[in-house]
Amino acid sequence: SRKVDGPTDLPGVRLTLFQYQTCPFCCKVRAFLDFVGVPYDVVEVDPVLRQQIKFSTYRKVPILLLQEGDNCWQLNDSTVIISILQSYLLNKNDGIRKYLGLYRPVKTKDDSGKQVTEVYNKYNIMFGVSQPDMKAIQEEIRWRKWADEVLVHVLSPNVYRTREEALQAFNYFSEAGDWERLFPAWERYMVIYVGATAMYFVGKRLKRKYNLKDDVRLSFYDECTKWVRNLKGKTFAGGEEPNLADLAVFGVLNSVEGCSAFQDVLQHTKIQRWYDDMKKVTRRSE
Ligand code: GSH
Repeated sequence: SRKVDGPTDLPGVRLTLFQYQTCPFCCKVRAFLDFVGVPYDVVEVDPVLRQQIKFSTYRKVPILLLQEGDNCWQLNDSTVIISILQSYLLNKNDGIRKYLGLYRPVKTKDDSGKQVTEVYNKYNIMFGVSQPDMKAIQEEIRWRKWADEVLVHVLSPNVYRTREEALQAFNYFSEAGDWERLFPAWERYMVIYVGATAMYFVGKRLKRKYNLKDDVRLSFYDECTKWVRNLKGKTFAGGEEPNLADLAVFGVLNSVEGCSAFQDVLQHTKIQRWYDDMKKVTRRSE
């Protein structure tokens, strides 16, 4: 595991993030942790064998383990992780336990009848005694949802648009995730070549599923332009400081930074100024 240091103290609490370095949901969580400045450990999960998350019945990443004394809690889902930590940071004196109990997973069935677990209030932040601006809160929730439900879905069809791009994307993921150091060569090549081919086809399916434009880049540009408009000339959607929507959108985009799709977005939209500013405020000295 790798340690990330930070100036913000979480008294008695230790955080361990199980992740894929270039998964958009994991990037969201890291953007948040880096911005608030808490220290955390990172465990890179092997994308094929996934031994590192054997302990968990929840099979996705990110997973955050939160240790306090002899107790250990497992938080699943990027949005749940961020909302719990943010609520706690706003009301540190209450202790973290109170907030863990306020985001309860509920078992239900999804549209296809499959059993799923959902935290229904996962976008809500507990503000405690502070008097937040309701309009701003609604906007923040709206754009956090948009990052999870709209923006992420333009990524795959774009970064795996052609076979070459798919291969280039996987080579970038391998480099960014430090796979050369972490995983055996046979596995790395298998993930890169099998993954790139599989994701090329997945990208085509998702393009239909989410009704993207025939030229998928145009859908990517459209969404990014919606975000830039939402800034309304401010430094961040949150104003002088980024809010959770800024951090979510940045995390999602940051996950594909090394892909040609993202370079195209920088050229064809006005998102760069905001993106560079987000990069500065989420940077950590490692
Ligand atoms: N709603 C979840 C969140 O926000 O954390 C989605 C997480 C998710 O779908 N993660 C993907 C995953 O772990 C990686 S990008 N998929 C299962 C797998 O890779 O086996």
